[in-house]
Amino acid sequence: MTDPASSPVPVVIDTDPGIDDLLAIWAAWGCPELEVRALTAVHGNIPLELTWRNLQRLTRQMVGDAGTAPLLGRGAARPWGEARGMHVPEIHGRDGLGGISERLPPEQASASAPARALDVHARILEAADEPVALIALGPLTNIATLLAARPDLRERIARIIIMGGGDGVGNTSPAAEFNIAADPEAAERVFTDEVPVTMVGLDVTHAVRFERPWLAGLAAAGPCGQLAAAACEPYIGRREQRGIRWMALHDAVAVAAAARPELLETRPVTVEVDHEHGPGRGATFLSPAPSPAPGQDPAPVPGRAPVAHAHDAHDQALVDWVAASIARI
Ligand SMILES: [Ca+2]
Repeated sequence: MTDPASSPVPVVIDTDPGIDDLLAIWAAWGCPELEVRALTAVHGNIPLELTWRNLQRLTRQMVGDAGTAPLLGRGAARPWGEARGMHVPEIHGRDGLGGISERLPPEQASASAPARALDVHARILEAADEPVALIALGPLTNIATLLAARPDLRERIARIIIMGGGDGVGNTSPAAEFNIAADPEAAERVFTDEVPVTMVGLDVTHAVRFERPWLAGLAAAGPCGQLAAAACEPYIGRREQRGIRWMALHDAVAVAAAARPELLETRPVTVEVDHEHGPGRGATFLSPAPSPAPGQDPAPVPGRAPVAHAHDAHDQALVDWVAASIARI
């Protein structure tokens, strides 16, 4: 358990909301273990125009009228290596939030241009009195841009926690997971930097599941829980028509890796990303890294990020943690 006397872990969340992003962002906001200092939008599940709109609305809903909002930034509209982004509205709904976006407070009109994600990341890292964890819930375009543009800030990043990739499994293709496949060049840039990464991929997120009774409990917990459950409804309904009763948490597992790391089992690896234009594009290849001696840091592999690969999770405790966190908002 987290020591309640310890101060919350400072985090920045980069996201492409997204139904599972919604659960993840609100779990991060409602939990006592994290201090969300900023949120930034990236292209992904749907185009940036909509992820940015959704991020502003989700933030207004969770902060309420009286609360202090974290910094928000607008990031990349397209991947590093492609003219257009890869989007999946058939999964998340045309609005990206399962049809609930009109039930959220509208984004506030502003005469000035929105802050850029890169500037928001730099501002938070420059001002931080301790290293900040970056949680990446979408394609890695914004994170790779930060590492490329501001290598001087590397040491202020505690680690990069990625929902993405998999150990021999895919969902966008047999080989590739969506967040990596949506910008393989950016992903390879992150995995070739030396900032430590925690990789929360499909092999673990597929196992952290919920069914309708969990959604009913969430809906009864308060206004945010009700909206979160409603956002999941069309997706889980479509799956039930195919005889599948569960839905995976995906992005919220990466948030738990920052808030409740004891709920995940990890092993040290290095990761290479297939960024060729072939059938394996976006696949992640994991190589075991030597386990460090107790109390020692892993030996660095030149040109490769030290990666903690999450391969197992305390499923029920994790799902319960998400519901309890959203219920606190
Ligand atoms: Ca996402």
